[in-house]
Amino acid sequence: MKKILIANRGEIALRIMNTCHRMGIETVAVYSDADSDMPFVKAATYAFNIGEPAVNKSYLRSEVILEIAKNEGVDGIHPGYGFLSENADFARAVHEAGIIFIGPDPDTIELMGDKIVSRKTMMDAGIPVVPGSEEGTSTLEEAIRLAESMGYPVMLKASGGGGGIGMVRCENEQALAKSFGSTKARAKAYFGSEEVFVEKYINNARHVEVQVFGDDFGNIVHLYERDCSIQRRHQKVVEESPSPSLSDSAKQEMYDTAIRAAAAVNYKNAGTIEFIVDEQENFYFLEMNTRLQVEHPVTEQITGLDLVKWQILVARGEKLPQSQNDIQQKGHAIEFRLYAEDPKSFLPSPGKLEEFNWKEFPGVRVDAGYSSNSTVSPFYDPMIAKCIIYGNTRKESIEKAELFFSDLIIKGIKTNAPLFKEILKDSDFISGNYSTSFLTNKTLIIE
Ligand code: MV4
Repeated sequence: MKKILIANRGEIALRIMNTCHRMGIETVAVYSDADSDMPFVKAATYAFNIGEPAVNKSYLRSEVILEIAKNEGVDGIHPGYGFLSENADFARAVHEAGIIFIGPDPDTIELMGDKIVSRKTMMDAGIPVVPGSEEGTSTLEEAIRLAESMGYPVMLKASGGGGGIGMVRCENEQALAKSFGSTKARAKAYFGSEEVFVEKYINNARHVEVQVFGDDFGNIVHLYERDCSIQRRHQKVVEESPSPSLSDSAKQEMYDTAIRAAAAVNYKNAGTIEFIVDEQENFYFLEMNTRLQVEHPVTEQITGLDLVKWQILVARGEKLPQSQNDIQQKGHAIEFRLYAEDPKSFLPSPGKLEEFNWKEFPGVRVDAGYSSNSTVSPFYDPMIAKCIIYGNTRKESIEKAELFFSDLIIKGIKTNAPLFKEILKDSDFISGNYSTSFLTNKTLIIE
């Protein structure tokens, strides 16, 4: 490949371009009116305006983006995460235009996008899934019957959802009856399908995912796990690898299961198998993400590999560059997602970033889409940067993170950096003994 179009913005567009340029590949950026001064536009070899700030008038305009790709004669399109990255129709249109979609097969994207179908596929492949319905649950009576058979609380989820969108926890029959209609209506409005299903709610769970990679020759490897239990309203805030709580035997079993899950769909390119882990270390398949994830740098730091490079290599038909035995997990990485938000109310805080500076030292990696004087636009995700801190041990990486945040300078907008300082001092975080309830249960005292 000589030229790649990046159908995305911000930090991920910049991060993909960096790898392309290192590989001697030219890049094409597409950007909205709100983003003309962004670092990713300046970094690209070529850049094209695709419309107004609103995402449906720019970053989601697949025909416009594809037209530019054809005119520019690009060999591949990298979709990043979000936007068109898990849109099977877009991936098909890219292939039909004779361009390589840097990601899995469109049919796999489609299959995994339907959470009932993906659950069923995994059940049939002998992968443990959360106890719950085998098909969609169309009536409230059926939902109540299922909930009674497995016991409350249960989680009502939209089949078209994922990543925490369109799911609601129900404590008892009254709550389920109250939520059933509205969850279906919301599913219809958001995802175009009112299909919902019921799962047993796993209490005090951990959310652990395994990075997998496949090529055109049937090879599949895993690149270890990421613990993503620290979330707020299903927005991930901190991710780390290795997981600080899982036993070695549970981890090994999880890697093997993830590879079997990926093999069941003949998976190609980068993917992530999400598991929910209960207090007895039983783990269950939740969903598969068919894209490069936001938190992929955590995996890059502990394996020393460039996942975007791997994506490009396998997309152009090469074999995976390493076999399982060559892929080692070394040290400890923690990622902190820096958001432009009020740390007390968690409301977005867009505006001009008057100053954005930090001290570089070994073990610090900052993937930022913005720099000093950039403006954080209200039209997009308020994530400013990912701060990935690496150490030989978890303790060392926590100590380095404390140093990093004590020197971080951000002026002009509010961010969640104060939350990280509190998390780093928290005894449950330090012990590694935390679950998905961590941020819900804690009233962190922000200075
Ligand atoms: C669950 C769950 C417990 N039981 N499903 C949220 C993100 C999405 N990928 C899956 N998620 C969850 N699904 C069942 N059956 C717990 C989560 C979950 C979570 C729930 C509440 C608060 C924080 C959470 C963090 C990660 C996962």
